[in-house]
Order: sequence, then C-alpha cells, then structure tokens
Amino acid sequence: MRFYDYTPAPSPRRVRMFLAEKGLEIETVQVDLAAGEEFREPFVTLNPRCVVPLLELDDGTCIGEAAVICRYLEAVHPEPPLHGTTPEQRAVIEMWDRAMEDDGFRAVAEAVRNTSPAFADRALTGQERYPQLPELAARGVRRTRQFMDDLDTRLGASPFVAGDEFSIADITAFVCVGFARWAKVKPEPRHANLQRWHEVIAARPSANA
Ligand SMILES: N[C@@H](CCC(=O)N[C@@H](CS)C(=O)NCC(=O)O)C(=O)O
Repeated sequence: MRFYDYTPAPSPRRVRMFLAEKGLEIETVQVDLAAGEEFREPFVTLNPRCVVPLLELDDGTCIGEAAVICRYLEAVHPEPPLHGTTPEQRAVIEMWDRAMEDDGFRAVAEAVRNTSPAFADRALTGQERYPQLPELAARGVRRTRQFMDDLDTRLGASPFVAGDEFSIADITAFVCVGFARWAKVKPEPRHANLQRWHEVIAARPSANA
C-alpha cells in the first residue's frame, strides 16, 4: 500500500491524521504540487484527476478522495473505530463528515482558489483551465465564516462534531479550520465552543500529522 501525499495540502492531511489515529505507518510518496507533479508522469496515470491524496493498493487499485480512503482504511483496520460501530452511529458520523466537507472544505477552496495567484487559471483542480471569479472568492469567504458560526453552534450542543466520541468528522472539521487560515478566516473569540473543541483536538498527537 502506498500513500500519495503533499505535506502542505489540507486534503491529504485528513488522511495523515486518520492514519496517526489508527497507529498506521505506510509507504508515503510526496507529489510536489508546487512543482506541478500532479500533472506529470507517473502520477497523472495513477490519478487522471490530478489530485492528492491517493492510495495505491498492492494490486494496483487506486483509491482517491480523502473521505473514501479513510473509509477503506477503517474497513481494513477497524480499531479504533472512527466511523462508529452501529448503523445509527455510522449514519450520523457520515452525515457530519459530509457536512464538514461540503460546508467547510468547499467554501475555503472556493475562496482560496479564486484569489491566490498560485491558482491563476486553475480555479478548479484537474487538467482543465478555469479562470478565477472574484465573486466566487467573496462568496467563499462568506461561506467560510458561516461554517465557523455553524460549527460553533454544533459544538455547543455536542462535545465532538458527530456526538460524544471523537470521529472522522472531527478530523475533517479540524483540518478545515486550519485550511481556513489560507482564506484569512479564523475562529473569533465569540466562538467559545469551537475554541474549546479546537484545544481538545489540537492536544491529540495526530494533530501534528
Ligand atoms: N475532494 C478531494 C479534493 C482533493 C484536492 O483538492 N486535493 C488538492 C490538494 S488539497 C490537490 O491535489 N490539488 C492539486 C492541484 O491544485 O492541482 C479529496 O477530498 O480528496
């Protein structure tokens, strides 16, 4: 099994945190996104969508998408469970994990990719060139602020994102809060619930992954 990573990028960090929580160490290959290696061989053949993370299994099967890679790793290494153990827990955790990705990751990406000179004409991932749209950047910042507000509200009702236990949804949310700094959005002092939760997650060894 081989993990294709790029240390500064947020999406593979979700997988790194997940691996650390599971106590797993696997062969890791850095794909230098700053140098455009995602568009070149050998990576482009492994993943024509040109994004990391990617997990290559021993039989050559390639699995993309951070959430799906984590789901696979959970299936082959169930302990400790990070996706719940009962059908109800699994559904609730999956629901929150998707919400963190849709409302958080996509919002920050919308802001960053439509602003940063590093993404000029690359407002979306992949080989097709898309121009940056300033209105989308502004909307992304607004959505990211809303994400922080909603996360704070949720964490006022629940110790962890998906309930009483730490789960994959906390990993996704935690990495997203860090990613939001790229859009110059940070938790505000008024986000007391979010701040409390953030300190708890940051104290876990996996937070350094
Ligand atoms: N939905 C994908 C997103 C993957 C993604 O956007 N990865 C970024 C790094 S965070 C990437 O590889 N970008 C390459 C590029 O911008 O060309 C996932 O969750 O894995």
